[in-house]
This record gives sequence, C-alpha cells and structure tokens, in this order.
Amino acid sequence: MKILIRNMTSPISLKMSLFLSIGLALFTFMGCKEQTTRQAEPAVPMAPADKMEWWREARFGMFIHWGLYAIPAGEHNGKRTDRLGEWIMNTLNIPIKEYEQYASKFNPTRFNAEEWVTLAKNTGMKYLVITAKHHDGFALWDSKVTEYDIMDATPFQRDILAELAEACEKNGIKLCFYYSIMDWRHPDAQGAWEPYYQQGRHDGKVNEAFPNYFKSYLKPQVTELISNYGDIGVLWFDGEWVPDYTTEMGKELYAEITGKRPGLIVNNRVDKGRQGMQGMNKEGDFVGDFGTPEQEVPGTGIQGVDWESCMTMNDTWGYKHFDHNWKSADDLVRNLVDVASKGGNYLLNVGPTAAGEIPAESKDRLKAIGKWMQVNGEAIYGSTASPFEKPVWGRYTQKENKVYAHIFDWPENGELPVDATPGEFKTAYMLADGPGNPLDLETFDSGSIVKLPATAPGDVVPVLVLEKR
Ligand code: FHN
Repeated sequence: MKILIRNMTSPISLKMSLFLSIGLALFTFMGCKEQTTRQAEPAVPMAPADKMEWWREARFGMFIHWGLYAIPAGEHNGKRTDRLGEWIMNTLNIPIKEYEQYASKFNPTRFNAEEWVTLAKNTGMKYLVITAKHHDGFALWDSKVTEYDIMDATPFQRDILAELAEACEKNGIKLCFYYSIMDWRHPDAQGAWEPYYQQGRHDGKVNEAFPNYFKSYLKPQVTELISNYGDIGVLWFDGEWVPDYTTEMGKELYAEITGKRPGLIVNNRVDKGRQGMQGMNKEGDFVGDFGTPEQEVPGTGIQGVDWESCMTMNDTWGYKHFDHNWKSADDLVRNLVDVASKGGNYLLNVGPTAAGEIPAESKDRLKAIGKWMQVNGEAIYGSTASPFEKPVWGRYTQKENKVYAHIFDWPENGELPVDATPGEFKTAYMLADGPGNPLDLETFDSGSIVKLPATAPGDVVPVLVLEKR
C-alpha cells in the first residue's frame, strides 16, 4: 500500500481534518456546556487550509548541524574520524563520561543569531532547520528534563534556540528544529548491550527501558520545542532507525504533535517511513508530511508526495576542521535547480565551528547562491516540477503561466531547442533581461527553437522564460 504521507488527496489528511473538525465541534460544545463549571479548554486551532503551502513556496532552506561535536571537529585525543563530524562520539567510541567533558568547554562567544539568519535570508533561503538535539543527546536549549543542555552544562549559558527564534521572527525566516530520536547518552535509550546504537549492530534484544525514554524524556523535550519558541515551521526527526523505536511510537508522536500544533509540518523520519531507502518507503502506512532523501536528488523526484533533499557542502554535516572537499557554488546552484525541477525542496547544510562561526568556505558559497537567487529566485520559489522530460542542456521548472528553462549548457549556435506544442508559448525572454527584451521563438511541428543572445550571460545557470499564451 502506498505510503500515507500527507498530501491533499491522501485518506489520512481527509480523515485527520474530519477528526479534527468533529473533535473541535465536540470540544466547543463541551466547553460551552461546562462553561458554568470550568473555563472551556482553548479549542485546538485547526491546521491552515494547507499547512504545506509556505513550505512548497519556500523550496530552499538552511540546515545547521551544530553542537558539542564542533569542539573536536573530527579529531579526539589526536585521533581523526574518517566519518561524519557529528558522529565522532560513536565512530571513535568515546565513552559517555569522556565526551560529556566537551560541554564544559562549549563557549561559542562568536555566535550571532542575527548574522546566521541574515546569511540564510541573503542566500534566498526561507527556512532554517537547526539540530536542537543530535544523536549525542546534548540540547541546544534550556530543557527542563535534563541538565545536559546549553544552560546548565556549559559556560555559555544562553538559549541558542531562543536567540535564533528572535532573529528568524525579525527576518521573516521560518525556524525549524531537528530532533534525534536516537540518543547515545540517555540511560534508557541505549542498546541492550553497548553504550550506543550503531546501524545494523543492535543484537536484536528489545531494550525494555526505551519506552520510558520515549515517554518521560523524548516527548517532554519535543513538547518544549513546539511550545516555547513561537511559530516554528517544521519538526525534523532523525535517528528513527533504532530498533527499539516503533512505528506505533511514530504514529503516536505525529498525532500528539499535530494535535497540539495542527499547522506544524513533521518529516517522514518521525516514523519508519524511509527504512531501506533515504527517500520514501512505498511499503506500509507511515506518517509524516514529506520525504527526506539525503545527499542525493532522486532521479525523477518522488511522485505524489512532498519531499526535500538535504545535502552537505563538503562531506560532513557537523564541522570537521580537515574536511576541505567543498562542492563548487555552481554545483550547488545546479543541485538546487535539479531538485526544484523535480518538485522538491533543497535543504543545504552548514556546520558552524565551536566558536559559533559558519566556515568562510560555506559563507562564500552561500553568497554566490544568493547572487543567483536574487536574479532567478522567481523560477524556484513556488515552482513545481517540470512539465517536460529533462532536456539535455539543463532543467525546467514551471509556475502559473510560465515555464522556466534553466540552461546548464549554453548552445554553441545560440539556438535552444525547447519542448512546446505549436503556439503554446507567446513570448520568450531571459529572466535577467525581463519581458521587455523578447527573443525570437520559432515553432515547428517537432517543437520550438529560441534564438538566444550571442554570448552566454556570466550567470552560472542563465534562465529563459517561456510565457504561455
Ligand atoms: O545520522 C544522521 C547524520 O548525522 C545527519 O544528521 C543526517 C542529516 O540528515 N541524518 C542522519 C543520517 O541519515
């Protein structure tokens, strides 16, 4: 059975809204009836018409992997990990007590929420997903269910998430939180036989204590995140693969979260929906509002559901001081276009340093992308997947009465073959030049040719607009 990921026609969303409206009606009735005995509970606000609207319009967001792992930055006691920076506790088998020492050293005095948020905004990103708690269990906010957090365990003692919430609110950026279900520190979340879970190394024994971690720690922390930081946009779960976390827990968590915050978007990793593949598992009924292919752009997108491809700029999510394998800004722009041409969102990662700075290499790339987005953002925001097959020279996106041709390879003869039925398009022009500079558009039975300007513009991916009649 197809995955019941939320979309406008999926039974789950129709059932959910029916359930919510009956629930709301009952709630209101009961509230009135008992008005004399107690103040009616505030009715659960209904999800907006479609909670995904802002997300589909946004198309482009910033992922931030930041935590204690930025201190070792890939190297602990002189030993380097060749894996992900944020996995160092696990890949170098650092005992919990030893790793915890990093908390007393976490003092990111150069952290400036306004700087990070305006960098995302100037890049053309519309939302920001930060690792509130990654697998190591350290909380970047003042959590009431643990001392292992930024306020109680570090000399920094500032609520990072609160500062980001203020900066996001001020700059019109949607703040979103990443939360890891897997927790290498909490005593009830450990594998039955080893201090940490490793993919595929769980011995199959059920960890009887895990439900307690789920109920008395994970849920209260999630409630803190969705209640204390204003109008957050997305709850981005991860680490769902641990065997002790069940699809029943996922469904329970999804229902509780969306019951409290009907407008909140939750990714498919709240459940077991991506098992076996990074994208969407078409088997079984899983909950979640969008699919999460990672470090890849699915060849033809993921049909029929919302999805977001998350990607690093080098090879690690969390900062590693010796990872210099940076993707070029041009490649990052082409990735963004590729994802949008298939109807997806692009979540591009930065891994700030222990001092609280986004690496210069990341900032340089973000500035270059921002320059491209300033000219061509119209072809990305609110766009939907190409109406045509992928052309040899680039990609298409579409929005309202326009098709956008993103030109990766400028034709030497200046003639761009475009898919079109005779008479489909009334005009063609370079987005950068505007409709006042129309180009010759010749239509034949087999398609159309646009005569491009003699020299390719300097832009990494020039965009041609084809306007429908
Ligand atoms: O294990 C994590 C990893 O550290 C990183 O957070 C990525 C980002 O999506 N998610 C998991 C791997 O799938």
